[in-house]
Amino acid sequence: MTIGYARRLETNWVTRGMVVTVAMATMLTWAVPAAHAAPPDVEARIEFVIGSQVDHNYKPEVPWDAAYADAVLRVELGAFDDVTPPGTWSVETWFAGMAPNELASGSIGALGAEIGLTVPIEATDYEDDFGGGTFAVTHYEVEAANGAGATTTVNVTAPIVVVQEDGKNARFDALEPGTSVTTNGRWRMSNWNGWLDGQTAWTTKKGSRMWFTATVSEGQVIAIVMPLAKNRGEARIKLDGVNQGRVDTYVPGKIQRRTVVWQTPPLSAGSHTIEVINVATPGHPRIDIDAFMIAG
Ligand SMILES: [Ca+2]
Repeated sequence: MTIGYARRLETNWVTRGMVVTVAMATMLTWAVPAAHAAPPDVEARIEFVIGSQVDHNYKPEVPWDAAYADAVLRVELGAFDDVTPPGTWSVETWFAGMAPNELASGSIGALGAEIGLTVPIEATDYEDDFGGGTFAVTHYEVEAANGAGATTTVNVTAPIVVVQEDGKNARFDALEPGTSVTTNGRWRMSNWNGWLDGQTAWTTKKGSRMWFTATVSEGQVIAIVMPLAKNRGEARIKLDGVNQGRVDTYVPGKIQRRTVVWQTPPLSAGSHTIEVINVATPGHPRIDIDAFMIAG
């Protein structure tokens, strides 16, 4: 920049206004080392925490509460490269019509480090169904700054969609648009207020399977919610026809209801299908499917 300035002066190309512009640019270059002038490269996404339990407050006489549940998610921050100490980060929950709430924040001391951070978040799965009212979380805002003051802000869409084992959104007691649940084999329904929306689909038959298909946006994840118990067994999981291994819903001792047992990696935009196949573990062949959740 300085070289250009000098050359232009020699050749008398420069008007007064152009000189001012060049001088300002040169001053900025001196104040901030070029290697750290760029804002942090931030990737942020939401995913569920495997093993966490979806909370709910089921009261059959109050349909509103029956549809109200909490799930634990996390925002994962990554790629804090080119950080000039002290770098900082924060995650805020943004509500419709309310002041944002800071969930977590911190600092990054390493120069040039690439850091992954996990921020625990408790989110309410049906918030997007409250009509955009004051309880609706619209998005999470992730902000990171390097020591040179360059800031990057990333917004992550908040609402979770919970689709029951019968394909319905409990809030509306209607099929969830853009999704479908199909089965083969022998499945039955269990009705109990410990389940999400008071019901699971269960089977003990080997090879019985359930497919959940959903159309998602880029980067969204889909999770499976099942109860864990000492009389439950293993299931095989496929994603778009590709084997993903097994989940084991056996736990000794007390039943652990409404557990996030598995989730997809961040998906590409479009339609994706999860397949749950009963292994029929000897001695405890039963599996229950309580719900599927979409987030991100
Ligand atoms: Ca359910």
